[in-house]
Amino acid sequence: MEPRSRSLYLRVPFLFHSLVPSALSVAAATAPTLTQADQQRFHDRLWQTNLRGPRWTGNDNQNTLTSLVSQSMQFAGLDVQILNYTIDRWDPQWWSLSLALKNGTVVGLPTTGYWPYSGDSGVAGVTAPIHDAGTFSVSDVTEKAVNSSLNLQNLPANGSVLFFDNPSPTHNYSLPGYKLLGTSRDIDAVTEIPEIGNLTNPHWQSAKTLDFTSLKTLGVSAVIASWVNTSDDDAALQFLPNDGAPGNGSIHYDVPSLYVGNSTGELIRGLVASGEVDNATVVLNAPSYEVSSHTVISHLSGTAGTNDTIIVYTHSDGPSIIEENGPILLLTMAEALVRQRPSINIDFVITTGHMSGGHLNESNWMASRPDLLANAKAAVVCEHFGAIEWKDDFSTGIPVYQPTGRLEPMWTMANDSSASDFLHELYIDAFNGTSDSLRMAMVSPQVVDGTKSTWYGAGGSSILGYSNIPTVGIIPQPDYLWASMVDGGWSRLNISEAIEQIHSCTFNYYLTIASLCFDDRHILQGTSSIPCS
Ligand SMILES: *[C@@H]1O[C@H](CO)[C@@H](O)[C@H](O)[C@H]1NC(C)=O
Ligand SMILES: *[C@@H]1O[C@H](CO)[C@@H](O)[C@H](O)[C@H]1NC(C)=O
Ligand SMILES: *[C@@H]1O[C@H](CO)[C@@H](O)[C@H](O)[C@H]1NC(C)=O
Ligand SMILES: *[C@@H]1O[C@H](CO)[C@@H](O)[C@H](O)[C@H]1NC(C)=O
Ligand SMILES: *[C@@H]1O[C@H](CO)[C@@H](O)[C@H](O)[C@H]1NC(C)=O
Ligand SMILES: *[C@@H]1O[C@H](CO)[C@@H](O)[C@H](O)[C@H]1NC(C)=O
Ligand SMILES: *[C@@H]1O[C@H](CO)[C@@H](O)[C@H](O)[C@H]1NC(C)=O
Ligand SMILES: *[C@@H]1O[C@H](CO)[C@@H](O)[C@H](O)[C@H]1NC(C)=O
Ligand SMILES: *[C@@H]1O[C@H](CO)[C@@H](O)[C@H](O)[C@H]1NC(C)=O
Ligand SMILES: *[C@@H]1O[C@H](CO)[C@@H](O)[C@H](O)[C@H]1NC(C)=O
Ligand SMILES: *[C@@H]1O[C@H](CO)[C@@H](O)[C@H](O)[C@H]1NC(C)=O
Ligand SMILES: CC(=O)N[C@H]1CO[C@H](CO)[C@@H](O)[C@@H]1O
Repeated sequence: MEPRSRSLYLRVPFLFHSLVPSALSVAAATAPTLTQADQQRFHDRLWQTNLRGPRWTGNDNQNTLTSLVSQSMQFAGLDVQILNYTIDRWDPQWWSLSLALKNGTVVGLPTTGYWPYSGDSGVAGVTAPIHDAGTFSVSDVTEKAVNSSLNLQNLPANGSVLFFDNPSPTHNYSLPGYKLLGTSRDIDAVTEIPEIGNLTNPHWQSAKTLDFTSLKTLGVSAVIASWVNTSDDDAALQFLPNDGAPGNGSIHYDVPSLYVGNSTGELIRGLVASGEVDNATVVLNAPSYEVSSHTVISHLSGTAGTNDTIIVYTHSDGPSIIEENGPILLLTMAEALVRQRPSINIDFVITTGHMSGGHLNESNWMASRPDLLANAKAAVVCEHFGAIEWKDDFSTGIPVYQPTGRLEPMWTMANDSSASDFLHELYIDAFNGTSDSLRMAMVSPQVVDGTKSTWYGAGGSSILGYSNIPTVGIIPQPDYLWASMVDGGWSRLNISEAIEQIHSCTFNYYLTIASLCFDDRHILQGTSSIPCS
């Protein structure tokens, strides 16, 4: 779609009609647009980045991406700082599963992947009898996994491979834990974005943790977890849960663990129940070694010459060209904004550590650069643009993973405070005139029974989200977000959609904030939402 270049007319709260009778509409500077050359280069960079393989935290491909982006930010004229870290990287290389039956047959079984950070068996693997521990359960109330349902009684005395079902929680953004603040073009969320009531996603597996240390003391030497109610294709190579052993990553759990699909799980359960299995061999060759990884901070000076800033934030590590297209999005935005500088400054922050299992804190930049938060009048988190929706289709009774024919909803997390309300309204307005296919729902985590619901997104974004800086976290959450895919996710990427997203909710929104800060600062000071200097 051809980007719009038009003035933005703001909904000015009733209160201000009397204060600024002539300012019912605020003409923002015309938002920049990506030229054909920008769009071609955007495509080329995404394609070539994808070609180099996944960007796991601290691997060569992530370091290549952050290096190219930081060089290009500098070339575009931004001030660039690089924060350097070293971590121990866990590198899963080969994994496989076999059962030795009592009748002498060895059966090789397909896996869907590994449990990240669970251990390193070496190429020989770990062999022990299987104990069927039943299933994890999922609490209807908290939507979280509960491990007390696992049967850890009567484990084999000389060690075991633990087997269990691993159901995935779902999320319901229509429950009181979340408040719907608005949708793109005021579309009806219940009919147009039905996912809002039952957001299924393998990625909620991250809500599940297993105490490998206590399992080890019970003699458990390996784990086989079986997906439940998820197709093998959807389950394939999900890097979940993202929860490593405590510490900096130099010490890992010592319980190598694999996932199998539901049909393989059923086969294992049947063979164990009929007493046919002597033992299982779990191979997960996954050494660890020290690597470096970098966070890139780029500053674009606005024309007003003040310290007032918008933080635009993303992460640079991940398995697919959807999960971490943020660095290329931010670079593309920066290059267009250099040509048409806004009055306000923009700090582009591209962090590392998102996929590190908690071993590298992705909000470390906040401690290194407290001035960034101090100057911020607003924050925007940009991730996962251009995502095509794929879901398991249950219409035949068994899940079949396929495209739904729609784009993934653009879930936007926002903080809910009177100070933020006005900016959130401007964000929603920035979608006026967008394509029908672009389905945005802005939801705000609420406090229920004293507990604040989770702000999903890159870790640092939840800190921004719970701060008093008006923050929007744009985070579509497709099923394949944390999955390695043979094509790197290229077939799930809709580039023209990503371009429309850049034009609407980022450019329009930044420019409206800048315009309000400097061209019509009385309105903003009146709302006390972002008193710009
Ligand atoms: C967006 O649409 C809404 C509802 O139609 C309208 O109230 C608002 O003024 C529009 N905003 C912009 C910026 O065009
Ligand atoms: C950080 O790493 C970059 C890239 O490897 C390097 O150019 C730079 O000198 C390092 N900075 C510091 C302070 O070590
Ligand atoms: C991680 O911690 C261990 C133990 O404290 C230490 O020996 C190692 O140098 C640390 N590694 C990194 C990358 O900081
Ligand atoms: C061993 O048992 C498996 C599973 O029941 C069976 O498929 C296989 O044919 C048996 N092999 C022999 C040699 O009996
Ligand atoms: C456990 O190991 C001990 C020592 O290796 C052995 O004597 C015993 O038979 C084993 N028990 C079982 C149930 O395999
Ligand atoms: C999600 O919550 C809403 C509001 O309570 C409810 O109407 C809807 O049925 C729930 N969805 C599911 C799948 O339970
Ligand atoms: C089960 O969960 C509880 C609470 O989250 C935790 O303390 C315990 O260690 C877990 N047990 C296992 C075996 O993972
Ligand atoms: C399986 O998932 C589908 C779609 O998310 C859901 O409607 C159904 O209730 C689930 N079934 C079970 C047994 O969990
Ligand atoms: C396979 O899925 C079914 C239905 O979702 C579930 O009842 C069963 O426990 C699962 N089996 C395993 C081994 O996970
Ligand atoms: C596993 O079972 C096979 C088949 O019964 C047996 O030959 C082998 O010794 C067992 N390995 C271990 C480590 O128990
Ligand atoms: C702007 O930032 C600079 C450097 O951090 C600081 O010295 C100055 O006081 C700030 N100006 C205002 C108006 O806050
Ligand atoms: C019960 C319910 O809300 N079902 C909805 C779950 O989400 C899908 C879309 O992913 C809708 O089609 C269902 O109606």
